Amino acid sequence: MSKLEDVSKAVEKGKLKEIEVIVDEALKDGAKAAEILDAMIEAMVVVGEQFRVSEIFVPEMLMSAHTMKKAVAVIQPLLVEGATTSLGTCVIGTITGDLHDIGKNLVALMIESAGFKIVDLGVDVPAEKFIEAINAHDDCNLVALSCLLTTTMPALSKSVEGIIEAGLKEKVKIIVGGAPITAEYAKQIGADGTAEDAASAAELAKTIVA
Ligand code: B1M
Repeated sequence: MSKLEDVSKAVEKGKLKEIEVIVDEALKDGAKAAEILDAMIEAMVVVGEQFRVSEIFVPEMLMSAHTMKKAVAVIQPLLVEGATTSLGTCVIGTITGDLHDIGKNLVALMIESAGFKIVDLGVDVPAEKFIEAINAHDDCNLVALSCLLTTTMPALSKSVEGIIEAGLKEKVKIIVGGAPITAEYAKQIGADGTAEDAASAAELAKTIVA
């Protein structure tokens, strides 16, 4: 098995204690941080499918998530090399009712390396918190909302609506994303854009505030 496959299997199986060593070994073997990240994202897709067909349950899914978070912390410095922080401030969070944060954290990391300061509100964030944070930061020019559940899509729509109704559309661009979000849906709810993954979200962030 290659070292990247070892990383992938370790995330899939939730090998929390071993993961840091396994990631270190992959790096020493010449794997790039981005390749390690891709291997872990693929593992999470496998985990999601196993959950969907009831081969595993929430505790196993949670172990995989913890394992991936620990691994991301190891490669994080390599992913954000060259960050400059001059494009503005991005307020980011996972929408109310939704506790998924791995994707949101990666999006934050990539937007940070693209040159933004990040104000991360965490998970389960209601519209009022986004509005409060945008108002609290004079140089805030971007808000990024993550949504992983089809059941929380109405909350996403409500938050975007709230931000617009608070008169903040002049101040910030609104980007939304997460597995169930399509470009059509993003447009329909009044967001300025969406992106499929963290790297494209960073590209979008740069172009949208320009
Ligand atoms: Co949950 N979960 N989960 N889960 N979970 C999914 C999302 C699911 C697809 C699994 C499945 O059934 N196959 C399913 C949702 C189904 C649906 O809505 N259609 C699901 C479910 C049902 C649930 C629960 C309801 C399960 C239950 O309790 N019965 C529950 C809900 C809890 C809640 O939020 N209220 C739940 C709980 C959990 C855990 C807590 C156990 C854990 C999350 C832990 C954590 O995040 N700290 C978890 C996990 C790990 C998953 C899967 C397996 C993996 C998610 C992940 O981290 N992926 C997931 C299955 C899957 O995604 N295939 C699943 C890796 C990550 C890098 O990708 O998050 O997609 P992702 O982020 C990507 C893109 O989406 C995009 O870029 C990211 C990086 O490339 N992106 C953006 C994300 N945000 C963006 C924002 C942007 C732009 C792009 O702009 C602002």
